[in-house]
Amino acid sequence: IATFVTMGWLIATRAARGAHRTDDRPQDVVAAAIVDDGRVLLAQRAHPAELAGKWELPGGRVESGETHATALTREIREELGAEIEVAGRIGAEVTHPNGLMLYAYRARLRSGTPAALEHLDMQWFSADELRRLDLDDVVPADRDWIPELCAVLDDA
Ligand code: DCP
Repeated sequence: IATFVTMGWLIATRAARGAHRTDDRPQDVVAAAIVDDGRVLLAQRAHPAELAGKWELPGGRVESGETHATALTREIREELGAEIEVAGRIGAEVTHPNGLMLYAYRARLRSGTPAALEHLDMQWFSADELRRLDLDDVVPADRDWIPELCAVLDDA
């Protein structure tokens, strides 16, 4: 009986591991502050319902085996159809209430013209336009990045 119980436990824990992540580290999400001609590109989320219509720095989850830069390059290719070159971090990392860790990076366009392939809309914002943006219209996790984004654009 002990053998069957042990086997059952092993199968159950493996199934649970398959369904979830295999380590306890928070999953990283990376977001791009693509700056061009003194403006930064924000995209309007399409999902989930509580974030739909809110502006964010485009990006997504880092998958296993990816660096932050390769994940961000892939996400921007998927979401905006453009190639970027990822530069240094911007702002502090943000701990999402659901345990995700979010990191923002500066980026430049290498090729292609960004288009809202997975977002409701996208728009280039100047520093003044960012300062006038209602924070209620920004994804909560990204709000803390706005002042530093304005500073980057002021210097651009
Ligand atoms: N997120 C955020 N701010 C950003 C980018 C993402 O708060 N600038 C949050 C929203 C989600 C989580 O990170 O809770 C994952 O973001 P995405 O849905 O954009 O990422 P993926 O496309 O990788 O995930 P999914 O497969 O869930 O769509």
